[in-house]
Amino acid sequence: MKVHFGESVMEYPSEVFGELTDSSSLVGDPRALRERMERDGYLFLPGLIDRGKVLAARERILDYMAQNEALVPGTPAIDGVMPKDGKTINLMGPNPATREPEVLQALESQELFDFFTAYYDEAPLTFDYKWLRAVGNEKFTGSHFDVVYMGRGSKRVNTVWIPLGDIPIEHGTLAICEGSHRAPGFERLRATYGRMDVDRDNVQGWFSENPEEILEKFGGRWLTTHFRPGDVLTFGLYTLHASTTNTTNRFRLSCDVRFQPASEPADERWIGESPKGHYAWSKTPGVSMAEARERWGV
Ligand SMILES: O=C(O)CCC(=O)C(=O)O
Repeated sequence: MKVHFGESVMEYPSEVFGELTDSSSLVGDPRALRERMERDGYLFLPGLIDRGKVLAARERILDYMAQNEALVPGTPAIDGVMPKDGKTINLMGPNPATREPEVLQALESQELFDFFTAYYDEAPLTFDYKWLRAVGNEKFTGSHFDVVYMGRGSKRVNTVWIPLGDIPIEHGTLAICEGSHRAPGFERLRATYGRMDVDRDNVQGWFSENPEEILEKFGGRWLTTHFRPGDVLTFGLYTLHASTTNTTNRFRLSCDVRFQPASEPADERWIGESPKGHYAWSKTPGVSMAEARERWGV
């Protein structure tokens, strides 16, 4: 099938756009999980979180969206139907929806704490800030490393992408660029863009909106899947990722949360009762990615 993926339309499945590897059989074997992460740059863990918890979180968030008139009146809130030309509703960080007990039951679930305790072989912490997203029609996320947004503390931060519902590829799924965390072809990208900090440098965060361009310039292949409630996709700060475009008339609900070893310093922008978040980025006219790329020669 043809998939809208940012500025590209790509055939899926194909040699350059395939299926994520299911690593759920390795849960319980932390050494194997760490080796797989080192090899692939991600772990896809179907059914890690209790499905009921994820669906309860979904229901609560969509109720909140319905109360805030973000959904088409008269449609079941649970379907998340968005109005024509609907705007993207901001649910991130301090939004009350991220503090609801049913929502935190999923985002800070015991399953995630147990998983990362074993994976790090020590106590984990999770950032208080939650990147809860209701992604609207024609919206997508461009290719980026998370280090440019949250690289001031531990370099062992793991992003955990949690689909809050059934998310087929045309609904806007997260995609990983396999090998981007260590393949030699990405070395220059890691040494330039990968050293940026959006609050210090005030440069646009996404490296590219064109996933095919990434493959042509650096190599690798894109991987995604049809996600189901309870699935988890986790990866490190230097794994390039992006999302396919939501071409449906329903909001794509998902949340990205972060874990790291509790003994290591945490990026203070994302910690505490009301995390300060990005305090400088985009507050004044910044540098375009095109300009920065020219400077870096990538
Ligand atoms: O959900 C998305 O569209 C983007 C998520 C993301 O970039 C992340 O999890 O770091």
